Amino acid sequence: MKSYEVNFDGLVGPTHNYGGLSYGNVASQSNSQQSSNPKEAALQGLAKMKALMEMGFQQGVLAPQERPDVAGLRNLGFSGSDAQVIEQAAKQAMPLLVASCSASSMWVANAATVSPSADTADGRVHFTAANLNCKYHRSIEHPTTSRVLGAMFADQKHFAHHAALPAVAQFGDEGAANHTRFCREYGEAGVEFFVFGRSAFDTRYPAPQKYPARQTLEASQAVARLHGLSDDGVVYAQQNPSVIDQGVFHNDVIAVGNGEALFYHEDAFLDTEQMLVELQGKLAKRGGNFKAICVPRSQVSVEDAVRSYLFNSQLLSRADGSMLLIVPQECQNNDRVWQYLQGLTSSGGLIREVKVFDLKQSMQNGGGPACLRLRVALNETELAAVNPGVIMTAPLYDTLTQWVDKHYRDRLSETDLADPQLLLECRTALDELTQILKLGAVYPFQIN
Ligand code: SUG
Repeated sequence: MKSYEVNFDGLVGPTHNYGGLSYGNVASQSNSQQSSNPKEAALQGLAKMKALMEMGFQQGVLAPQERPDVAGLRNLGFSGSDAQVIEQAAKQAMPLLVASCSASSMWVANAATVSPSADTADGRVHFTAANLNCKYHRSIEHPTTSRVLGAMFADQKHFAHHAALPAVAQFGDEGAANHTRFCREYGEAGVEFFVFGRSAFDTRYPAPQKYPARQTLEASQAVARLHGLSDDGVVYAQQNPSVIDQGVFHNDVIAVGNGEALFYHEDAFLDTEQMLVELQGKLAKRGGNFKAICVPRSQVSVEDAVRSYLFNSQLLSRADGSMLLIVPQECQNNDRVWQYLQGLTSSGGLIREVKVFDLKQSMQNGGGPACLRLRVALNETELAAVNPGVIMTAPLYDTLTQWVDKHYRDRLSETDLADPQLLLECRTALDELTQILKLGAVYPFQIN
């Protein structure tokens, strides 16, 4: 049966702003307080979705969330009407209001970890929503994420959904940003590769000194158990703590995999040799031929990798078996990275083509092409069981760009977040969006 990797991209929400909320994420910290352009952000994301669809890839869309999160602010003690809750929060605790307004759900690589049916014990596609409990503004995403994923992948015959792991740091889980899958064909059993930043219970693993390690080994192991993965189809590896301290807050900032290939920086992992041997051996048992493409630090430093987001690219399979890399424009702006990419594509290796996208609005918060998409490998039957409303088509692209033009502001600064009108605009837009994407009621304002 035919199988596909479907990229579901996060649609940027109407409150996209630069809150400086992510300690350890260099871009988020350095662009704090700048004014943002939510309309441009959403259109940049949609342009990437359209381009991939036109290149012949299966493309889907994942809806944004209701912000400001008034219900969350009520849980923190603010009361009265929605407008009063926002007003009080703005007066008494502006950082909480800013966190409650983040459009961070756009980075759907963090929405969930997904295991395709060929890997799981019960033959269904498994999803575990990520608890994202390292940061408050991200920890509030998973209840709505679960409802949206449930509405997109509703057929229980094919899809199994797990709630987020316990909301404590010991089970810190950031979803697919720390998970890659290797396989010969998307529909065949593969090897799932879980990368963690620290262990919560085992002191033998080193931890970063400066910035938080968001993903724990124990969280990754729990996800693998929930999904019914077999030991011979799983590899765990530790991210190098020193790169976390240099701003690599997710593994997808320093490595990307697809098919049989892993494209990674020389300093990305601890015990790299042992890890490569295990990946090679386990993939060989699945009939695959593992290919490691290492970028040496002598050509691209970790700092350049973090600045350019070279590894936060999408590695895609082309019909002739070669691969294409979708990179952010910041790669072209960095001479060393661009030179490296020229050499890579002209060397006759696996990666033959690079395509550049302007995603600056998201990039300034530390979200590149790979952060903006959740990969779901599906066979033909499973693809047919996905809610068709969320599959990108030319008419859907047109409808969504018109929807963005109608509802989004083109400038948002911190003071605008205190405007209760913004909540109304967001709800009006999302109410219409649930109809466009045929999601049903998934937002707190629709179900409470
Ligand atoms: O969690 N930025 C996100 C970026 C997530 C990128 N995702 C992947 N690498 N997969 C984060 O740090 C910044 C929001 C702000 O500062 O306003 C933010 O949440």
